[in-house]
Amino acid sequence: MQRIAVVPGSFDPVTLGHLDVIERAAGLFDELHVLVVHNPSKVALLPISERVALLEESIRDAGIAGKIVVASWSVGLLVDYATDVGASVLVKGIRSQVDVAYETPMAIVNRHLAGVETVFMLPDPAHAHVSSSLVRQVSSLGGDVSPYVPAAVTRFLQRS
Ligand code: COD
Repeated sequence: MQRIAVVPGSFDPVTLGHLDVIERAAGLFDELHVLVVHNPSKVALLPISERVALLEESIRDAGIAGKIVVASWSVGLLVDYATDVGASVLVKGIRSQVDVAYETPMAIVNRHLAGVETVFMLPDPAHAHVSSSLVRQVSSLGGDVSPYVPAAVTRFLQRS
C-alpha cells in the first residue's frame, strides 16, 4: 500500500524551514503532496499561484522533486483534499509551544472528521526561528532574506 502524506501550509513564501520539513517528510512517504492553503487569519503577501510556482522551483532546485506534488486548495476542508488523493497523514512542523497549541486541536478534529492522522516534525535547529512572517517583515524593510529562504524566493523578492 502506498503511504501518501500532505504537507499543508500558507507558504507565503516558502522558507528553508518549510523546505527542511518537506525534504525529511519525503524520506518517510511514497508520495508527498505539498499543499498551499489560504489561511484566513493571515494577511497574504503573494498570490497562491506565485507560492505554488516558488515551491515548485525551490523543490526542483533542492533535487527532491521525484515523489512530490505541489498543489493548492481553497474550497472545503483540508482533509477533503487528503481523502481525494488517498493520503492518510498530514505533516506539520512544530517550532514552539505556540505551534503545539495551534496545531493540537486541528489534529484532533482532522482525525475525527476523516481518520487522517497528523505527524509533527521538530525543526532543524538551524531553521527553528524562521517563519514566513519574519521573511515578509525583513523583506518589506529592505533587509537580506537569503539566509532564510530558498534562492528562488530571494530572486523573486529582489525582482518585486
Ligand atoms: N521549521 C519547521 N516547520 C515550520 C517552520 C520552520 N522554520 N516554519 C513553519 N513551519 C511549519 C508550521 O508549523 C506549519 O506546520 C507549516 O510549516 C506551514 O506553516 P505556514 O506558516 O506556511 O502555514 P500556516 O501555519 O499558516 O498553516 C496554514 C494551514 C491552512 C495549513 C492551517 O491553518 C490548517 O491546517 N488549516 C486547516 C483548515 C481546515 O481544514 N480546518 C478545519 C478542520 S481543523
